[in-house]
Amino acid sequence: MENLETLKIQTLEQINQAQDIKALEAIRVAALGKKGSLTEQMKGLAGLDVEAKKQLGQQLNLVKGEIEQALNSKKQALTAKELEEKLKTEKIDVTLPIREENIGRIHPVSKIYEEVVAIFGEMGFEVADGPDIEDQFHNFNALNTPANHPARQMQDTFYIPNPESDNFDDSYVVRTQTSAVQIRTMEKKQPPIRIIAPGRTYRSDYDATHTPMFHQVEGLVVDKVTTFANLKGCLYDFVKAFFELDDIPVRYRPSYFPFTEPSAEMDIGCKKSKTELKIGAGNDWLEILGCGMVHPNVLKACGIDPEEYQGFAFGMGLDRLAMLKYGIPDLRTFFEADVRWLKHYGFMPLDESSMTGGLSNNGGLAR
Ligand code: 2NL
Repeated sequence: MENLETLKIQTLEQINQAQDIKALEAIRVAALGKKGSLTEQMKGLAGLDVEAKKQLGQQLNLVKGEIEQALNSKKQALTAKELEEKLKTEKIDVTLPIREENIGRIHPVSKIYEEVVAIFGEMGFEVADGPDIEDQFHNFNALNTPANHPARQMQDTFYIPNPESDNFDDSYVVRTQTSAVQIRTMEKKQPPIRIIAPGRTYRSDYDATHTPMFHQVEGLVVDKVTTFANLKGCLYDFVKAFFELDDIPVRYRPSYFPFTEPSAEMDIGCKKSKTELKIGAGNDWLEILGCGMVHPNVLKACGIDPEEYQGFAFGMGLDRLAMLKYGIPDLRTFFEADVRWLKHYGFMPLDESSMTGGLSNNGGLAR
């Protein structure tokens, strides 16, 4: 009896003193585990007579109940304490600004790409893409550019031999413009079509304003009634959004592309001086893009009836737009992967371009 009372007092005291869940568990095992002190006493009941068994049994059960209750409430208290300590030490301040220096920069061409996609996206254009390596049908023939056309000349185009054919007409090319993407779209789908095709393009050329790999965006709209006026309105809205101006003088000069008829080049008004180029005012003109009404032969080559549908198309160089917008003088530096250059001309990754949230985030231009 005394034994039991002492055991109870000792155990409750131990529980009271326990510093953590692990210590508490050890106390529980020592008292109530398979070989625990209380369990051993309960085993001893078997050898007693009925009356003694009843009496001691009741007492043991009472003690067991008390110990269990003490264990439970101590466990709750310790769990709460441990959580509180964890919360104190694991504090994260979600309002803390990121460490800007270590997150790299967005390349100016990527930035322009994002901006152009945001603007045309807002106008309802979908983004389409396709392979960099094309067959000559999609890169040339379907674009009303037959064999022997000057645009196909060896000096401009990178040809890739076809391992399955010795015939030069079967050789592949790395695409000279992204038009093949539009050709593939028209082959798959009847109008209405409203897509832009941004991506890498390749031509054999190398100086301050030409690199053998460069970037283009082309756009294509085909529908039952698509006019040159629609083309002008669309491109006017584009340049205003792109240069973030309410109004820009524009003019169209007649031009020639095999895949459009009529064809034009679009200029925007600007002021050029020795040190500066100011866009949106002045007596000078700057060529921005080429455009025109899709040639009926192109529609035919894609299985679209030119008697029923017309389309307009345009194309522009993303690298050239980046040079203009950000005043970068030499295109070759775009592809030298010099981190000092990127730090100077690059953009903060978190300043996303959108029509509602600000297009170019000039505040985000890395200093
Ligand atoms: C430029 C001019 C242009 C196109 C690209 C095009 C595509 C199809 C049909 C008709 Cl599928 N046209 N593309 C049209 C006019 C001009 O690009 O100066 N690019 C840098």
